[in-house]
Amino acid sequence: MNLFDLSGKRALVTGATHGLGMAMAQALARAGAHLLINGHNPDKMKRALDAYNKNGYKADGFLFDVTDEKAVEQNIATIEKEFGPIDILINNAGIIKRVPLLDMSVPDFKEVIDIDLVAPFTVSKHVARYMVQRKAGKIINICSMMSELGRNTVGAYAAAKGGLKMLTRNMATEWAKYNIQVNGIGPGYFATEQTAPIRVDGHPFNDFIINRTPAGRWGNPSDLAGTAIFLSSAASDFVNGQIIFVDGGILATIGKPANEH
Ligand code: GCO
Repeated sequence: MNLFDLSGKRALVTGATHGLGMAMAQALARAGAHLLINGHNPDKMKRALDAYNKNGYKADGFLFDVTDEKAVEQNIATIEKEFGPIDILINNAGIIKRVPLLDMSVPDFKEVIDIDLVAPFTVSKHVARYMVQRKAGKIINICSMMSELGRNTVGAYAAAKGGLKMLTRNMATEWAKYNIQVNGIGPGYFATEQTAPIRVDGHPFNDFIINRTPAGRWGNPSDLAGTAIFLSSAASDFVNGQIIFVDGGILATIGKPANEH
């Protein structure tokens, strides 16, 4: 038996039209899963589905806003009825606003919390209802370095991602008895669209991250593949409420002076 085989499983991945969501969805598809891709931009969705299909992955798209509970509920009901049970949910959709707290408006702060923290609750709640009946399911919440660390300008994001870590533990606490494993992945610093503004050549943050990461580089989205498959598969059936940090070692160390190699 292959513990990591996902053949015949259906995986709903939010925000999977690009970035880390897309990389994790592709990994699950390579392990055999049928992808249910959520996004909110029709053009991005079209391009994403073309890319998934070109690679031979089985993927269907669902355009809905993860912060709209009615839309979430309806889309999940449609998927369950017309496509089959959702075996795996990855709560990946998220945004960041880099604004110092003193300058941040309350509506901006709330928007980040709504998308990065409230939406994973909303989507999980509606998917878990079906998983509870089946006594089987995998939920993965995409956390962050900012679930553990602070950084100038990302206060709202850090508050949401710190909250998501605790929401993960609480979901695990309430749902483990239904054979639903809820865990998190905490990506370190990855080369994606979201980090593009702080990765540009000559940006001090670029050197800072490379120096701060024991592995000495930014993560490639494909670095998440193994952990995403592990937490989606039978290999993790007694793993509950863990956040696995895939960070090249950042959280293991205090870092080192800029000129030390
Ligand atoms: C930043 C980054 C981070 C991340 C990431 C780290 O500005 O510090 O964008 O917040 O994107 O989640 O794990």
